Amino acid sequence: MMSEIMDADRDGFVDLPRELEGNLIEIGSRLPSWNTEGSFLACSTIEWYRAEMESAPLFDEFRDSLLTVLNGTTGGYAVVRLGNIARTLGVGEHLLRLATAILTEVAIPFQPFRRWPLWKEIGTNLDANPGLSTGTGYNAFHMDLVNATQPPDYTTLLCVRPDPLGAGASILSNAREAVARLTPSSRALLADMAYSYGGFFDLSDVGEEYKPFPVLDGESEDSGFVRFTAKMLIESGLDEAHACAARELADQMVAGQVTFTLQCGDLLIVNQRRWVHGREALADGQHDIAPEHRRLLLQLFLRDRGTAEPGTA
Ligand SMILES: O=C(O)CCC(=O)C(=O)O
Ligand SMILES: [Fe+2]
Repeated sequence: MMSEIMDADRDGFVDLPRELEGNLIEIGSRLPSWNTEGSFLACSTIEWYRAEMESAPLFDEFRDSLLTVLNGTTGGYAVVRLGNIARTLGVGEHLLRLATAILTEVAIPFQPFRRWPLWKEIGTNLDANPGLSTGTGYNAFHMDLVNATQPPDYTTLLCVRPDPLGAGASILSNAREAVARLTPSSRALLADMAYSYGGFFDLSDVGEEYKPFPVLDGESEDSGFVRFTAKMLIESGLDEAHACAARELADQMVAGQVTFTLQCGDLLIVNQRRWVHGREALADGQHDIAPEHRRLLLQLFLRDRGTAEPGTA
């Protein structure tokens, strides 16, 4: 049974055995709606969801595989394929509850953006800056909430609808390996407090604004981050030496890139301490697609258990 789940895992994809899919469909259809406490999923919801998931005989083994894929030596991202389940449960509340219950086994779901719900829509906005979240262009390698002192430990994306024109692939790269390929002098520059990116507004439980920040904090992949976003390269204020080191890192991330297109029901989970993520451009011709048929993802963030108490920085 181990092999049935694990074999495909070298590439981060986690297929569920049919029997487990059947159990999760039943569980998903009866999970109650969740509650939150501050910006975190409520303890009572976590307990309820975990007890329900435990009732599926194959769930323990699935969870262990998932945690290995996310935290093992070269691991750092996973795609849990919930497409078959989504075909039965639909892509509404029941699937979201089930996805939340699965993620609760990885870490604690939370809502750093106060003004958005727990699952934040990332739709396709033809008027947005193309390189940003809801835009239609290339979204370069980054970690989410890069300019917070405590970024979310994991970022997750549930695909409701891929780009109907077939583009918008996800891109991922092992940030630790990209750093290891740099010269010592570039690494030294990246360890300087020389970088900054973006605004910091109306956020909860991600610490303080970090400005300027070092890309490399000298900490291990269990405690630190490779605090990087290629988007900061186009912001002004970076001197040439530091910009050059950051461009080298961006190039190495591209050199190590993994690319795949999320399908309906695919749940991508990225360990932000190890891997960076982004998105290729959507196809041209979005104007010809009705807004309700354009690409739609839902995003949820996770906070590790056993780091600081929720709410303390
Ligand atoms: O559109 C995507 O696939 C990724 C979006 C993203 O990374 C973000 O909004 O932070
Ligand atoms: Fe992102």
